[in-house]
Amino acid sequence: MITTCVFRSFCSQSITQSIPALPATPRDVLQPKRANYGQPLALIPQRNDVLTVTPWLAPIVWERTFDPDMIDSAYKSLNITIATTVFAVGKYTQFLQDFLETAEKYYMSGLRVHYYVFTDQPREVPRVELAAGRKISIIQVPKYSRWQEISLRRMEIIERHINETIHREADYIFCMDVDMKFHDRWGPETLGTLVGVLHPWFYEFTRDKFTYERRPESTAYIPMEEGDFYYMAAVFGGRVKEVHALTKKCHEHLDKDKSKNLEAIWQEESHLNWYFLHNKPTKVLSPEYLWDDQKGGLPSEIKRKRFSAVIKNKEAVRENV
Ligand code: 4GW
Ligand code: MN
Repeated sequence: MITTCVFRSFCSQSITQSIPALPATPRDVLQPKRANYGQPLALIPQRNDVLTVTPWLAPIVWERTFDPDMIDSAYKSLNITIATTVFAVGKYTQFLQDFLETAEKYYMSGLRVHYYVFTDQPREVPRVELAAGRKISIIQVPKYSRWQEISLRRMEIIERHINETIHREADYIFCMDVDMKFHDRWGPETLGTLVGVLHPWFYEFTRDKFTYERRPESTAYIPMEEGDFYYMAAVFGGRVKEVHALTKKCHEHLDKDKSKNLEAIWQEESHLNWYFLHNKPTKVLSPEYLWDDQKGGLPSEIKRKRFSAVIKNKEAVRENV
């Protein structure tokens, strides 16, 4: 009896001494503050029409796979900042007003958001009223003569800007296209270490139909028999450090291809898909989070359209096609 007691007290002492203090925030799985939520039932799937977890055990976020109130209450007290980058070069400044106004209505409500608007015309950035705890920085970038250059350079510019400021100013980051509008809740259920979004035009297809880069000479090459999903480059995100690694690698690959006079079939989207194949996202967002208004009515598996590409008159917005 006495021996056991001695052993126990010795044991617990050495354990408390050897475990370093864990960081309080942020964690991938949070402690909900509420106790009175609906019970998760082990025999009743939240969804039986879609895949809700990847083979590497990353959640795929669809309506009904999470409890929004629980998620909100868990994140409220964490004091995190979410950087959000958006490029508006040339005529694309016309999309900023709707993007920002609808983001203020639906995107990360109640949380701290820092928008970074990269533009060649700072004076064209509209003044949108921001909720408490939210701010906007405008960063001047050059207007490249080839349009492909604008989207190709995004990786490089985001990489540099994370290095220079964002790493000090935010915990998470989302990088988004500007020709988009929010229509419904986009909350902290989307936060994770590394986050990709399923492309609304490809989620029903098998991998041989994905428009990955298929030339082995390119750094973005993916063979026909490989690939998990086709991710859309209009949104990617995660912890700032992870997204820095992503943009750095994609920038490196873009440069390597360029030195061989190669440009991947879908520019940075091809490189993003290569990156996510080799560095699996820890969370995948369903096409609810990246819809396309050109697809028309919503199929039954899309219960909510949260964020969507607007139909744009390409001749009117694109100057140097
Ligand atoms: C062809 O002439 C162009 S111009 C194709 C893209 C252009 C472009 C893109 C631009 O002139 N200015 C600009 O700021 N962008 C940024 O790149 C903007 O943030 C836009 O959302 C993102 C990707 O281009 P996109 O939305 O036109 O690409 P898709 O149609 O594939 O979503
Ligand atoms: Mn777009």
